[in-house]
Amino acid sequence: MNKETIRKYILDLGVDDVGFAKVEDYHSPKSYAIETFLPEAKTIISLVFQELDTCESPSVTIAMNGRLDMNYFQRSCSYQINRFLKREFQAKVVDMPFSSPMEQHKDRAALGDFSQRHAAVAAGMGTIGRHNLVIHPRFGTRIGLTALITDLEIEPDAKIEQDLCTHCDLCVNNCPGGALAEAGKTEIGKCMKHSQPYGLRSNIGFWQKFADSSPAEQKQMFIDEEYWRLQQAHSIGMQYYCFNCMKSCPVGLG
Ligand code: B12
Ligand code: SF4
Ligand code: SF4
Repeated sequence: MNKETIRKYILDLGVDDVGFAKVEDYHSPKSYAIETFLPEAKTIISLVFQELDTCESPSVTIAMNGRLDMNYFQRSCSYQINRFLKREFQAKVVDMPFSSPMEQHKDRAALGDFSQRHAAVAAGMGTIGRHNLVIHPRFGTRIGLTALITDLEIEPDAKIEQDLCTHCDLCVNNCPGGALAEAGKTEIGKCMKHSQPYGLRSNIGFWQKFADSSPAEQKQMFIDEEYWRLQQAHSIGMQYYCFNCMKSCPVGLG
């Protein structure tokens, strides 16, 4: 097993950074155990992708469009790496979701089946900042994370010991929902209100109102921009309307 061959293949695809962790070093109490996804898993491969400067755009449509570009590339890389490891090393490999899909349970609201942040930290790809996001030593907060798990035994990378957060509190002060007021916790409801205004909660609200409306009001609701935005969020993933904690973090911006 040549770790450097694997690393080179991954970086040559255009992935910005890659780290390897032993499954035993992944500790994410709220997510499922790794064996749930692949009983014989031994290694987590954490991939880092640079978020485009579109995240700075005053237009949330453009910011989200850049995110989708990155997400499609993330998916393509996961697929190619999976196929490469199977072809070259006869490995069993499972791609872990960067966001959706996730199991939906009443007692697991807004919880990923697998935690990309815990995987990235375990694989030496960064440390957790005041905004509860991973800060990469070169790219800062502006990263997207993806991971694969495999039965291959690959030597793990060293974790980063140094605190990469400068504790400037720009993320806290630029959060429109006050969701980061308490250190070590993101208040999910407060964040979602701003970051996903057309998410599940709004969707349920729309249909509840629809059920209680007269036929004339219902007709009107379909020609309202709220419905069009809900539809767009649902159909193409025009999901996020806030990138502030990510874009206000100065680490890695030189
Ligand atoms: C569900 C989800 C959300 C939910 C809930 C967030 C939450 N509390 O976890 C909501 C909608 C609020 C959300 C918001 C955002 N998200 Co989000 N989200 C996810 C998702 C799909 C699952 C996260 C999860 O399961 N969390 C539950 C567990 C892991 O959390 P936890 O154990 O309670 O850990 C928390 C604390 O304990 C604390 N903590 C304390 N000590 C430690 C130590 C370690 C090592 C770690 C990792 C955490 C930690 O940090 C966590 C913060 O709540 C992940 C993708 C994935 N599958 O991992 C993306 C992900 C975390 N989101 C991401 C991003 C970028 C965002 C947003 C900026 C929105 C946007 N515009 O993109 C905001 C940022 C909010 C913030 N500052 O926290 C990125 C983060 C990239 C990075 N640089 O770290 C991820 C990894 C997606 C990706 N593939 O890149 N998100
Ligand atoms: S995404 Fe926006 S609302 Fe959510 S924590 Fe970050 S700055 Fe706050
Ligand atoms: S904005 Fe400042 S406080 Fe927030 S994570 Fe970045 S360096 Fe840390």
